[in-house]
Amino acid sequence: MKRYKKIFYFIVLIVFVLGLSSCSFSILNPEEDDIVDKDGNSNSDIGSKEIYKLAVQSGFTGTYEEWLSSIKGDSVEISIQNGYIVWKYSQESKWKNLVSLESLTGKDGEKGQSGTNGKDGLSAYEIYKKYHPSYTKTEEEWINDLVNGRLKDDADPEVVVSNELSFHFLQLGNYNAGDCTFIKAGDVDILIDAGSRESSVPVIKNYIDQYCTDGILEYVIVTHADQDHIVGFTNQNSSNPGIFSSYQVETIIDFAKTNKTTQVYKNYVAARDAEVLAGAKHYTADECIKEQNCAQKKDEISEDIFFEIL
Ligand SMILES: [Ca+2]
Repeated sequence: MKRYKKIFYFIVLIVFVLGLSSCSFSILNPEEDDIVDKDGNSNSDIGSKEIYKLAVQSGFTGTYEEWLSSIKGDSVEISIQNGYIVWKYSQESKWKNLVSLESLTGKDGEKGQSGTNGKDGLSAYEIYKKYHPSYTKTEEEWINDLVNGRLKDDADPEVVVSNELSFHFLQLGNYNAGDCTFIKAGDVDILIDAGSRESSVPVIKNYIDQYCTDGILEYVIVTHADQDHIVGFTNQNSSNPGIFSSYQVETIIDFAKTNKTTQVYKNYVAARDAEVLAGAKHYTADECIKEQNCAQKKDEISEDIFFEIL
């Protein structure tokens, strides 16, 4: 009796799981709209007979009617309480846990379709270059620098920032000495010197283009006539135009005096004069200090930001 009652509860449980959630019911009380088959059996009769068969398989000996009378009066109610399916005889008040809802898991579903392949990520070399835009060496050279401890942060500019004013001290992507400083003052772009090698030019442009987005350098300041300050301004060849050919420059202020006669210096003068012909103003530092030829010693760059030629 005990064993087939267990099976009975299990069948009730299946019915419950199929859709009769959050309710109490008794399968031994046929509903008024029960369906009756051609032999006169209602669906409740059919369900009870199936349970009877299971009871027989589980050891009950007796007829269907005997089995039915043996369980009459033992109608069972089930419900959900506190994460459990619970049951009790109708006459009882205390609910008993039958099974936890957590333990009711279905079969594994069918395997889903494979997703499309994601985009390839960047290599370590590519990531390094992304964050060190002035580094222009090949991947092989980068690995060599990496294993020999030469990477340091030598491709990083040192950046000093204060509100709308930032100073960027650029390394120029090669081992040759050369100066280059970029100042961003509000919307004003100022470039001071441009390095000693042709290869410095794309490095400078790649970096300052992050900040100089209008293609206009409001000021270019050239501190010396030596090679390590001026080569980047000149045009080396048509595929690598210098700074003066790459940007519209509004004002050029260069060194006060020089006795240079080198070809590098002559190239600089040619490039500078071409920029002046294109509309740039040009003053020497000496003219600014003496405020000659409309030059100014002190100029206002933006609100509260001034520069002064000393
Ligand atoms: Ca600008």
